Amino acid sequence: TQGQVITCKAAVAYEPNKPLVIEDVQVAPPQAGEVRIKILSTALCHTDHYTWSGKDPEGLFPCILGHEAAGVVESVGEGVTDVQPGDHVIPCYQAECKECKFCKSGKTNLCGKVRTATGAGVMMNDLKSRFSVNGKPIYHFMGTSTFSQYTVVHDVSVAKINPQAPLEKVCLLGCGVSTGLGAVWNTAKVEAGSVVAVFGLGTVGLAVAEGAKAAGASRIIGIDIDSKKFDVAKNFGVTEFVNPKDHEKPIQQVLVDLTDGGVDYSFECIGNVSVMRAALECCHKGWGTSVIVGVAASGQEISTRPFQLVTGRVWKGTAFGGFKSRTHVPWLVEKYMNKEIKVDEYITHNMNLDEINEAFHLLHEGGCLRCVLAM
Ligand code: NAD
Ligand code: AHE
Ligand code: ZN
Repeated sequence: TQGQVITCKAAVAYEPNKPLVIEDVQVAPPQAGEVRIKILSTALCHTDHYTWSGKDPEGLFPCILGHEAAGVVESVGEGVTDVQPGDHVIPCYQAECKECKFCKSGKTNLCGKVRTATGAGVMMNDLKSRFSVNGKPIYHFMGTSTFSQYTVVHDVSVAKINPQAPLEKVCLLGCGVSTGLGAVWNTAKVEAGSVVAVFGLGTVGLAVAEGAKAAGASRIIGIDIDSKKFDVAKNFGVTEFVNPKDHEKPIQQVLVDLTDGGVDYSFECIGNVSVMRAALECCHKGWGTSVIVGVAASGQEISTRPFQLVTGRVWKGTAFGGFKSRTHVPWLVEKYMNKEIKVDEYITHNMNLDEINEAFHLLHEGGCLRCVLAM
């Protein structure tokens, strides 16, 4: 297949909120600096649902969504030296070129090399897509497009992993689990003994809880409007639960009262700007830090009284939990192989690619943490 167009199945999003269509898609060979990957497993993340819903200002249609996956390199373009056909890999929506201003700064995991192209749904070389259906181009998504049996990505977006790792599990390290752990370890740097609040107990929020437990947090308070999440959350380290629906007072006040003045760290893992405000305002005066992990819709803005910051609260955000993708994804896979982090426990459903619309529905209805699709 090397050097040839591959025709395979992919789930195409033609329009916002319309069911994805399983199509025969043509996938062009990788050009210089590109890698074509046979995707074997992909999970669905809430961000896929968000872009599909039309609320993402970067959302382009028609496109192939998906960014939490694992597979095997099928072929590589000219000049690609870090991976070769047969390597087991995780595609990474946050690239790591190790050469740009961002990568060299030592201050961030963001990479500038291909971000403009990935945001425009195309590849850097020619600003075109490698996907088409009957000659009509289909946009890439987040530089990954994993809802396809084959995808083409930039070489700076490929993490080579231990070939012994089960791809149908470690695909989750391509986004949700890594993001939650990293938000705690890299972005907030939670210390032992800290009091932590986690807003939203989906996969990202539960991974925050897991990371906080590993960091030695003394209390991990989980907040969700869906009480069904509480039972399972205990297994991830959540020690107390609050359902905002059970309280008349604003949720930030409930938390301040519960914690003698506020929490040391809070994490918003929903994408709701009023919850982001509450997450900041439930932080302790003088030092409490709130990390925004959730992705909010186009047009949404955050607000609070500046006095909240003047009096020492800190507002931060995180992308992919601050992990440098090509460096840290293989490291996270090793941690999983050594049973130091959970992954299997987040997988509540397994389905096939052609059941993707049902999987999307489940994720949104809250009946599922992660659904892994076999391709
Ligand atoms: P999810 O849908 O599985 O989980 C969200 C949880 O929030 C659900 O349990 C839901 O019941 C709860 N919730 C909804 N509204 C609430 C409210 N008002 N108060 C309390 N709880 C509420 O989603 P997920 O896949 O875990 O992703 C969570 C968020 O993180 C999404 O916004 C996603 O786009 C974002 N995300 C960001 C990054 C990043 O790098 N920053 C990475 C992955 C995901
Ligand atoms: N396109 C969206 C932004 C989406 C967003 O913030 N994405 C996160 C990852 S979510 C993964 O589930 C991220 O890493 N952002 C940094 C980046 O470079 O995109 C919008 O609202 O414009
Ligand atoms: Zn994601």
